[in-house]
Amino acid sequence: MLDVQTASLVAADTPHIVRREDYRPPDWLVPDIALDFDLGAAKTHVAATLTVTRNGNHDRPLVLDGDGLVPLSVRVDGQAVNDWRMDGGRLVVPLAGNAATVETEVEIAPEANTQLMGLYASGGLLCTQCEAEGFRRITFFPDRPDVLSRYAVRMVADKAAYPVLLANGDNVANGDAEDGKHWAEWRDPHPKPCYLFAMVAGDLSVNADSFTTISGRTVSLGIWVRAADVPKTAHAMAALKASMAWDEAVYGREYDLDIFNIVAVDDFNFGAMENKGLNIFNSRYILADPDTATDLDYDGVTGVVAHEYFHNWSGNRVTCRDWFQLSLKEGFTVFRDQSFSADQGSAAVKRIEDVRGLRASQFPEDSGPLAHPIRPESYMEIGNFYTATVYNKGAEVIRMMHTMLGAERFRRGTDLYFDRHDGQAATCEDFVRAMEDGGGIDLTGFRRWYEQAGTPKLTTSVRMDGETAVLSLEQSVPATPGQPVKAPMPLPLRLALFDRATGEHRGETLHVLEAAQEELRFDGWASRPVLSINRDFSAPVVVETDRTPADLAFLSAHDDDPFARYEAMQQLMLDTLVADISGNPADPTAVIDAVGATLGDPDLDPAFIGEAVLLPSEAFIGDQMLVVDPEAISAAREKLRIAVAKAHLPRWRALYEANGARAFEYSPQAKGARRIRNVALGSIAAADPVEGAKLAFAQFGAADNMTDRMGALMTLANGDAPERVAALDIFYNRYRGNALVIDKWFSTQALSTRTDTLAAVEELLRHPDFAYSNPNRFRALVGAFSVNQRAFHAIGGRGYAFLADQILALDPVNPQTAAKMVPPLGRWRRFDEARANMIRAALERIVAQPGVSKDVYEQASKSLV
Ligand code: B3K
Ligand code: ZN
Repeated sequence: MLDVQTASLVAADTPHIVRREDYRPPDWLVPDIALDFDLGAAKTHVAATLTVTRNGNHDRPLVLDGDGLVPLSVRVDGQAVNDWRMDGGRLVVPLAGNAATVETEVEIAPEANTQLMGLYASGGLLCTQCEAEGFRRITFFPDRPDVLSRYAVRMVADKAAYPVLLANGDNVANGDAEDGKHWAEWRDPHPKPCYLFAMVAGDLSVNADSFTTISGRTVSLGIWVRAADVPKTAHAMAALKASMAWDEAVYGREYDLDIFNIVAVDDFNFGAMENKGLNIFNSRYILADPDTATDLDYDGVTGVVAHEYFHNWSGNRVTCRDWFQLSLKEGFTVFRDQSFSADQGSAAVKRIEDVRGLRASQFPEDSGPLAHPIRPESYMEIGNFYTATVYNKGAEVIRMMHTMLGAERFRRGTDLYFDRHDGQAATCEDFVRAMEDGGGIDLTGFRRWYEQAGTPKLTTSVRMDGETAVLSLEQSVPATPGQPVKAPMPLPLRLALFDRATGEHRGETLHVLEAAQEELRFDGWASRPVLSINRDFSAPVVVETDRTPADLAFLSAHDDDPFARYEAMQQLMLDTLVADISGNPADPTAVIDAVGATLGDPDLDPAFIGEAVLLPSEAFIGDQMLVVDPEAISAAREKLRIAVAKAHLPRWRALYEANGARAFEYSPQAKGARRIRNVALGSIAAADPVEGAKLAFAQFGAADNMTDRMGALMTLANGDAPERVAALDIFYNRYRGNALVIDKWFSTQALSTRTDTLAAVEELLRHPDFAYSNPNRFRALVGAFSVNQRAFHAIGGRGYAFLADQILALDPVNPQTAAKMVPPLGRWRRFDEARANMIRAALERIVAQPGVSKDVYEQASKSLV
């Protein structure tokens, strides 16, 4: 068993490419499946009974996917058969009639499953992860999302080791068995694809609650964790109940089972999983209390709990026909969770954070060798397509439809979509058509957003023609791998023209730019207005305008669209930085004044101020340049940061004091105060490192919450002050044994701007708390380092060799997580020749590694092109 599963990691010489155009309906359907598990960490016995029916008129045999499975027995209609054969990992069973009952038995070894796909052990628990293709590691089955079945599950396990037995749906029977074992039976009445199957066995305690749905049904809610962690589940429970109410109010979607359970596990390949009625979460998106979680962590819990809950309709009731349609459920569900979070707090700050995330992860993907449309055309390994493009650009595409239709017509579209496709495996095209039919809009051209990769670039200029302001708009979509020539994309642009004299605009308009070029005329302007465009980031594009520093400063003080106001400030900062980096001495006065005006504006939300006054990240500055020069970027950014910090030092000190030590409270006001306080701390440290370190160390010691403690630790970790080492030690000793907090200790050091960061990271690899078996820990150390532009791209190229070594070390253990680490190496074209050569050498070494997984092979080989 072990050997076979290890063998499955080895990439075939020419990995098979799956293409969207090759989709064919399944040959056999499986309306019902009964699963019988005799559970053990070392050995689990799985007996499956599939009711199969021939789909269409053909004589092909039943082909069941399997990965590392050996059939112990195969029976058809109750009789043992021996005319089955194996085809690679698949089990092929010839069947004479149009329907049959097919039984198989296999044995699997959960504790040897380091890939964390299928059934595996995590901290004494047994749990499952099946999306995308993990079910085939549990039992033989047509592992594709368009085969929907009703599940009956029986679990038997040792009662002492596994007192709690959970699966999808309703718990219909329980009992004790011989030898200290017990059993449970679960039945899920809703037909589902196998990627939504889930099961958990372990010693868990529950935070139990309930929710009454809009039609008056009571749903039992349970969040299952280790006993000691129950007090840390209150925030997740509140988020779950708020999500259930929100989906009823905003989308008219009610929950459809009597039970909704969530289980938190420590070893998990990503954030969480929306299994029907039994969500399984990475514990970092469930556990939160003031002592261990930052405000950002709390927000992460809210967003992921909501996201997985919303999948119950957008993903589970209506699922995907094939994995090319992944954005159908993911883009839509991200849009839904973003809208929910926006409704819970500051919508403006949420939008800024979401756009910043898009620019940090999706824009680089879209402009690099791994660029793909939100509906990809082909893949070697589907695990590599759970990307920022499919998720976050996918969400922007849904948002654009929402913008063009307005909330009411959008809702008519989603109502029609859910009515038409409930219980089906649908396509992106089905969604677009429901929007057209329900919302009353023609989306013919808009479909290009599903077909074309690459971030469109919009260039704008404003000129006067007498008393008419003429706005010229021009768009181009860059070439991406396999798509050399692009058609223009419909861009919904929210825009307004500001009157410099009054500081106001004359109303916002929504203009959908369909063509490559267009001119819009606005009459009645005596002088040239100031353009506010792509307000609220209405289209996911790069915008280049002819706005002057004075225009940007004006907007950063007057724009009534918070996103546009933030954007004007960012652009002003970027222009100043890019000029400096390109060798044109830049005057920081405009930036200093704009920051001063923002800090002093009493009408602004503190959380917004905390976002708006931050300089763009080094990586984002790099994205604006033809050739990224990491040293010049960090030097210019540091210079501007210090200049802004020094110019407003008294104000930073005043803000620091004014927003200081109050007892912890989780409210938007208190979060805003903590944000400002920690931004002020960073600025004080930039202006005066000695004073900053003193303040930080005091804050570190006195903090009654993790946001303030981490804010202080990060400030110290970036500097040279003697307090740095002491703080890191105190932090480690205080939280030793708390995996989620120790992850922060690792990542803070890996993200440090100090010059010795790589050496520190190499040292941390040898720390007893580092382990390749835990994806959170690997991401905290190696993942964090790989996005630290200054350290990763430091002269000499040691960072590249280090990352390649780490990817190759993780690959045999967990190929899916290893493959996620490849993209930073795909950016080689953006760097100077010396760096590009070293990065390519790292990629070539990965590709040439004997036995490399197809996950890593796909990412690395495509990155070389
Ligand atoms: N649907 C899962 C992601 C599964 C990732 C598999 N590689 C979580 C989510 O998007 O909600
Ligand atoms: Zn999702």
